[in-house]
Amino acid sequence: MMGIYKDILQKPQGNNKLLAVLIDPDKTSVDNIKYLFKKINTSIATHIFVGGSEVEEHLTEKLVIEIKTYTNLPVILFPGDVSQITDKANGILFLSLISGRNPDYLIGKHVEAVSKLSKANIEIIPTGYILIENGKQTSVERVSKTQPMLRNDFEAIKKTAKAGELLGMKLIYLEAGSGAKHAVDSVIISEVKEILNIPLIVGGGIRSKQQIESAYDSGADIVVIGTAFEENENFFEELKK
Ligand code: 1GP
Repeated sequence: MMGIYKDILQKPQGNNKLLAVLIDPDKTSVDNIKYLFKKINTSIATHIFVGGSEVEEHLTEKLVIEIKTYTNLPVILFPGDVSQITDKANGILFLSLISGRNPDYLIGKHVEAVSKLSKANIEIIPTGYILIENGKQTSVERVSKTQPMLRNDFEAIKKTAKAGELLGMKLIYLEAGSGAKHAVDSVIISEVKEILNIPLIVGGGIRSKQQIESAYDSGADIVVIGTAFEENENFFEELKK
């Protein structure tokens, strides 16, 4: 299944809202996938992201295989580490943590990933990943040993996003962090969207339909939901097609 990025750019007519469900292999059991996807498949979800900051080796591949048994939605890796790369997925967000200054997450891990990616027939989507402070430390911060950007430093956030685009990245991901206390502010979303010519993903701490709508209204092309679903499997009842 190639063409994931093309579909994001074109967005199906009449549906300009893309919703990714983030499944963290560290928090989701393979045995639960069938049940979870009964709910996800009848919801407005359009993409499945799979990944986490700290995931045991081989867990991701098992989970991806199981997920693909129960859905036709594109399954896209959102890896916290090279060990999470598997050719069983349809695509991968090839993430550069451009809010940070740790060379491992700007180029080091990418070099390590090359031999796995060269053999895998999956769509690689270069993505500039920007972590924004949310009121508590996130696992991305801890694992990557980088500082998030200050929430009120709009100029720096905008310049960072634009620099990502100018470097050739195909998507920008504004991230407040999993389970964030404060989701990314709608003013930041709209100001970043205004200067970008590539699609914008927004995630972290989004827990209600109202917050999802507000992110779309501000300019998010894809909204990511992880924790809200992990904590309440009925959350997707509210998001029925
Ligand atoms: C985390 O943006 C994703 O990387 C989703 O965040 O778990 O808070 O929904 P939540």
